[in-house]
Amino acid sequence: MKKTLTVLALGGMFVASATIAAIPDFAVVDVNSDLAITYEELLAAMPDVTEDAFLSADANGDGVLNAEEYAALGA
Ligand SMILES: [Ca+2]
Ligand SMILES: [Ca+2]
Repeated sequence: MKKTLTVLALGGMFVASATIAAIPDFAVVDVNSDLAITYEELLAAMPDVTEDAFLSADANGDGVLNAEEYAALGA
């Protein structure tokens, strides 16, 4: 019984990390193709992303994510 629960817990962790890693392509999220992703564009593609996660991914603090900063979201 205990072993079954452990296997289920490990399976759940795998699914959770796989979900975080599978972010949409930059070009898909960047709806207006200005090579910058705003928080609004990010929310449209990934409704679960918090503003805190967006701001911490914005490494240079210009309020938008470039391709490199966006990739860091899924790292
Ligand atoms: Ca954009
Ligand atoms: Ca930025």
